[in-house]
Amino acid sequence: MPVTPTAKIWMDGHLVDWDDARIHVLSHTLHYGCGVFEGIRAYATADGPAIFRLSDHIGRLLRSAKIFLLDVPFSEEELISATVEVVRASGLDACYIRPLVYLGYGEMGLNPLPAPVQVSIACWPWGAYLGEEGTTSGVRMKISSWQRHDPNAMPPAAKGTGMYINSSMAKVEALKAGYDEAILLSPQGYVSECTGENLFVYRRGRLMTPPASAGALEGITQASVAEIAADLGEPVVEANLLRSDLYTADEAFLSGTAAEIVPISSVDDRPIGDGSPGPLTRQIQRTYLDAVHGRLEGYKDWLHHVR
Ligand code: PPE
Repeated sequence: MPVTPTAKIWMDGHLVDWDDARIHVLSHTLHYGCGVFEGIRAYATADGPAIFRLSDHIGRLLRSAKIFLLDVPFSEEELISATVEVVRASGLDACYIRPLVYLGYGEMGLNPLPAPVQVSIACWPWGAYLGEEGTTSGVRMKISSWQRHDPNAMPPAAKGTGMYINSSMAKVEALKAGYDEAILLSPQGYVSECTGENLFVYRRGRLMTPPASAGALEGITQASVAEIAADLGEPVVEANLLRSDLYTADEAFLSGTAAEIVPISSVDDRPIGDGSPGPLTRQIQRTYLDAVHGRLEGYKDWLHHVR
């Protein structure tokens, strides 16, 4: 998906012009993939742009960094105000925000510890991640031949840059086979998540999502869905799911910052329900979109206003 430039990118404490946000080709992370990142969205609200669950995202960024022993030279508060600064400088009402912690220039070799830890935060306008059609009618999913990371090969709780090769391989496989998105299974054969989204299944009256122990990222949208669903009287249960639970689900949807809430219309060509988004999926999707746009009083503490 093409990126539209905005005014400024925050780099190591300063706002620089978009075209000047450059790094050296011998930057450590470019070679070995040891970096961590976040994806955050800001939404237009009646009180101006608001960043959704900003401190939760910065908290996860710092936890990801801790897992890889990356010593981030900025505090949580500094990263929160830097993110607000970038969004404000963009002049946009709504955007996608990408904080990145990476290892810069000066050291090569597999030991990352001596390399300088650097931080950038960029934002740009980003539309429906899986397409408008997918958001309204649902997406066609394929179970990938690629497995999710074994937790002792790559830590699924970390949002690590290099870890996304796994997601990209699954994504390409699904697209080339004519599907919209992939579902990955854990090495134990349980449903884990999608390439950049968590997954929910509604089956025989239970709304379920795979646990972190099945290799899923602890999604912030997933946690938001859990709160919304509980408020709607459908508490979410964390459960190990088999691929047959997907094939026989009454409803299924995926959740993520970029994707938001997207109904699943089929898995490996088995229609979910009658193949169109189910009532619970629609209700959760509508409530989520109302919440992020500040239209629901009960969820306003999720919003960090920019002005
Ligand atoms: N699992 C994975 C593997 C993942 O990358 C994401 C976010 C999620 C689950 C959902 O997490 P959360 O955003 O906290 O609800 N994926 C980001 C990457 C998108 C990209 O293409 O880059 C995102 O949605 O921002």
